[in-house]
Amino acid sequence: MEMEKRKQHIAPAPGGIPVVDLSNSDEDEVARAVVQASEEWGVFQVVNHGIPTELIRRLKEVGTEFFELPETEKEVVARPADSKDLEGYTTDYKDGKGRGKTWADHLFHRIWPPSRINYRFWPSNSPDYKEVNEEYAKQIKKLSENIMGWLSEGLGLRRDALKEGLGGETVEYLMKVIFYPPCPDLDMLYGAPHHTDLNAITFLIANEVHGLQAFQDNKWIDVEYDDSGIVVIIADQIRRMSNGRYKCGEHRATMDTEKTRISWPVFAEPNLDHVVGPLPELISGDDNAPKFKPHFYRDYKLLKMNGLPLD
Ligand SMILES: O=C(O)CCC(=O)C(=O)O
Ligand SMILES: [Fe+2]
Repeated sequence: MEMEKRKQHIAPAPGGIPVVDLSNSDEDEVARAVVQASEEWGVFQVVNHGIPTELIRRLKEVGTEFFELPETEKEVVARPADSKDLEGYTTDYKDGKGRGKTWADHLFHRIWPPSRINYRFWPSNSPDYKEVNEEYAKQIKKLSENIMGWLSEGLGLRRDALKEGLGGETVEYLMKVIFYPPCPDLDMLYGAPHHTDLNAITFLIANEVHGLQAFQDNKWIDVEYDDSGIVVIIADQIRRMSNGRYKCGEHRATMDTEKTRISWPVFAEPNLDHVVGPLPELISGDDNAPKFKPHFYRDYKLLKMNGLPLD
């Protein structure tokens, strides 16, 4: 009975990931739906989230225009060969070096906080690129804080508990534009292999070519999205801060043999010098032993990227 009642909070999505309508005027119901989708799936789509469809359309337009530029112009924002950071344009596949790993070009740049933005890595091909990305950053931050607020309350904590656990106003938002050209090699059709994101929470939009899949109940499920929806992926740090209560969404991206797919995930993540672990309020008392070790985010990233033990 209790279970049946709980099930009502997320829209039935036959064969698909949960969809949460954020325009529902009953905020408690929205919060419960977000909590339930994060406990059971770790990946869901939000619709009617308040971010204007026109802004999303323009974001996709300026990013697509960047990837249409000649290689020499894209190289203007290339990631320097000796860089220790992710920011900049990189290409993985053209010379065959990416074989077996990924088949995509990437553009990474921080979009928040303003003090961490390096405009040197923002394309200047379109006069709108800056304005559109700055506005999207503000909107995504607001959406992210609302979702983290509901997730905090779902843990029985104050609304800002997860945001504070991640470093409050030092939380960074990293834009990644991924360009997956048509992939002729049928043995290598994974643009992004099976993984969970190592940051805290990810917000993804993509062009009309579908390819994202979520792993749920031991099978791959196509993630359907429309022009106005945003896919939310709960990532490692939310799982760890919640002491395992929230699930991180396992996912991968497939490729198309004929069409170009472009996706725009934004990764919310702590600053590298911030320590993240289970929130102290959740691990008091004998029944609540911490399930994860706290780590500097810098160390967590290094350990995970090198496949080393984390706990
Ligand atoms: O392109 C996609 O849909 C997924 C990309 C992804 O999972 C990632 O970059 O972490
Ligand atoms: Fe991912």
